[in-house]
Amino acid sequence: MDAQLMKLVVAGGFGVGKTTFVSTVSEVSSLHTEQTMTAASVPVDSLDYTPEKTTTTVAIDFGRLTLDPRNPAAPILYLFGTPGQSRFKDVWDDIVCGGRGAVLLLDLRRPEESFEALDLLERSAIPYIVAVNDFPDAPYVSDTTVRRSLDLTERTPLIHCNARDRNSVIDALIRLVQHVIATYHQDTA
Ligand SMILES: Nc1nc2c(ncn2[C@@H]2O[C@H](COP(=O)(O)OP(=O)(O)OP(=O)(O)O)[C@@H](O)[C@H]2O)c(=O)[nH]1
Ligand SMILES: [Mg+2]
Repeated sequence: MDAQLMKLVVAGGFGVGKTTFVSTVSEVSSLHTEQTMTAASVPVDSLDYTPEKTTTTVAIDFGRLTLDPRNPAAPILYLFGTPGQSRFKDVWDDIVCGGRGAVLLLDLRRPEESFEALDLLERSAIPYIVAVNDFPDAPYVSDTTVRRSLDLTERTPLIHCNARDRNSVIDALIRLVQHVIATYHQDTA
């Protein structure tokens, strides 16, 4: 049996960790379209929460992960990260086209950064999960409150991950693949 190729999208607001998520897990050298942030972006792109950040994605992140390399039939995931800022939204439709599922990353220190990406995902009508990227200094917010503030349906999985930890990112992707498969079966039942 041939391996299944699955295109997945990594979405979320500015600086939530999309590029980190893709590069942490990719088994090939991941491709990124990072540009150094200049003084011109200071008034619009707050670096208060991510002081180490010096670049931003202007078009796409790309990476690949074979979920189980010992199993030739296991899915091969192609990961496409989106830019976080709305001024780069024009590439959104191209990135999402053909996507089987998406993970929406959320930073609980500023969840509103991901609202626009959530809207775009809803409009794209692809199955998605929400993954809180647990930054160490993020406030505690219960999952019930997160669900309520994003208006998530009960069917939408909400998980926590650490975009810097490979096993954590793999767990998030397994959860996403399970959700994609479950949604497919619901829709074709
Ligand atoms: N502590 C911690 N820092 C993280 C984590 N994920 C990302 N970072 C840091 O947060 C900053 C932003 O990460 P990026 O991966 O560039 O975020 P992005 O969502 O791709 O940003 P844009 O493309 O500009 O929207 C970087 O300095 C990362 O090192 C995490 O899980 N924990
Ligand atoms: Mg990025």
